[in-house]
Amino acid sequence: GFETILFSENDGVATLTLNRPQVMNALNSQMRAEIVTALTGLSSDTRCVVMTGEGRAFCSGQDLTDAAAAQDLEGTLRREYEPMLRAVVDCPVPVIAAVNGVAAGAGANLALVADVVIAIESAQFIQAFTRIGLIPDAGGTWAIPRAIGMARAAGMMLFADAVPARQAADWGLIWQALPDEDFAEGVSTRARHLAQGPTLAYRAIRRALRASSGNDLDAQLALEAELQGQAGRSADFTEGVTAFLEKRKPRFRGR
Ligand code: T3D
Repeated sequence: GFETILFSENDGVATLTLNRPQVMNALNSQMRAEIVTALTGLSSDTRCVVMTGEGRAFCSGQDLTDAAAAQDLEGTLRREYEPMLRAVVDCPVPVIAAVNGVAAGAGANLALVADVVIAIESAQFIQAFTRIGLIPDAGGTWAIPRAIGMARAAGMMLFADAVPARQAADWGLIWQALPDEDFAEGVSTRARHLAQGPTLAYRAIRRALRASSGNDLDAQLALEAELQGQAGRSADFTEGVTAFLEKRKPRFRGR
């Protein structure tokens, strides 16, 4: 069993809840390892992951009481943060970050590597690092300027301002900010949608999007052709076209 996260799988949706609410779900070594174990051991029935936080925060980033990590930040990033971030990015099924409250430091950047970020309107995203004399890590300096452009990325990082969820959505840092009363239902509707969708196509889309930042147009067109070839051989493609012609909703099985 896990101690720092809660984990359950239901109807094709796995829910991973960061569970150290007394410290705003700060990340320690054990939590990073448990996230990796959970995401690399998904059952074959799982077709979407929702990552969220227990209590009033999503995640406050690195546990600042962890003296061992502070002694060797570079080693901690290489040995523990990178595998955690890779486990999200390489997850075979789409990951929704359901940002239920403040997301600070590496906690913000953990959310931002998810495929879809849905935040409660009262949440804030804080590149808190310079408040303690550090630089944004956990992929932030890569993902954030790509999402919102250099001016906003630099401002967020240098000033460490708290960016409210609605502004984050307006900027394109996240997919959606939902009114607090609609948040839980909104997340679960989106999770069910993905869990009932064409899982192989989702995986290929995520791969293509990731590759796009390093590819020129020719390379990306070639990748699209290859990935579309694979999608075209899936049972879900056959079902999708059949359902269209029969004027009914498709029943995708993720194969
Ligand atoms: O390799 C490496 O190790 C380097 C990696 C670095 C990656 C990083 O993430 S560096 C950035 C670390 N995170 C931060 O600097 C954010 C620290 N937290 C905050 O700024 C605030 O707590 C929040 C903005 C997240 C929330 O503020 P607020 O006012 O809603 O709550 P609070 O009262 O500050 O926090 C509640 C409790 O959680 C409090 O403990 P207490 O007083 O009730 O005993 C607080 O100390 C604790 N807490 C919050 N964040 C952390 C934490 N304890 C340990 N580590 C934390 N990151």
